[in-house]
Amino acid sequence: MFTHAITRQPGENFALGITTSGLGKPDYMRMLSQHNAYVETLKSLGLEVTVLPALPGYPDAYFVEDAAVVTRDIAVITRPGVKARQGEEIAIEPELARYREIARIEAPGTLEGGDVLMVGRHFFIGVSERTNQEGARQLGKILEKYGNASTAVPVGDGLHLKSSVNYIGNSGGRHTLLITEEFCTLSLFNGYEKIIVGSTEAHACNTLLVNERLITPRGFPKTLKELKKLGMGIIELDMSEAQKMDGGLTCMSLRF
Ligand code: CIR
Repeated sequence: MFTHAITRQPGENFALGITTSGLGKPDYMRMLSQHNAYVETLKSLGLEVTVLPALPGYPDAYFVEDAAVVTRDIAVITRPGVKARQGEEIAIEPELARYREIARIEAPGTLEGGDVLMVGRHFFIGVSERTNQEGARQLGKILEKYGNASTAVPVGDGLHLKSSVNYIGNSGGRHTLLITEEFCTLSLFNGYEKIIVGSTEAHACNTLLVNERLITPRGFPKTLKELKKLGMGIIELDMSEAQKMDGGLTCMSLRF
């Protein structure tokens, strides 16, 4: 069960963040209202939610997930793999220090939380444009100290691992992944139940499991139909403005 979430208010300059989506210019008022709905949803699921103020000079900083990896034992402060985002991790550390012992990814390692997928006590760590082998190795070592195992996963062209695969729960003792067609063939994911998301709905892979409920982006009917078969509570949220900035549901909070 999660009891806490940390989020950050999108700044007025959020449209200056990094994006490759080609989905057009996002709207600030709409972003704020979607962010607010996200925070209220987390609260409705029983979480105490901290909303940090926008971070001047860091238009992507409301994607707080990338600045840290929080487990039940420790908060690992990351080292973002792109210059424009380096510094966000320094800003989040004091907040996390209130709840967890702190560890850090050190240079030359780079790592972003969007590349870290927790499935029980096993962590998949994407090696991507943002997370290098050294960052993945350092995180693996830290996690191991607390009895966790990890596996590195090559991410290829996508931004982060969790753009393509997420953990959506456990049915009958088997962990279920929501996963793209490309990733589902990787042998690393053998042994998991899988719901495969077609290429026209790839953004829907970024569905978030919180306290036995699934929060999924609105507008992906095929994925929604499959998720409904799981019999879990599902909440759909409009994520259009974050999607324009290459972000999604998992990116906008740290849950623990
Ligand atoms: C970036 O390119 O860094 C941001 N515009 C999007 C980050 C999304 N974060 C995530 O998937 N964890």
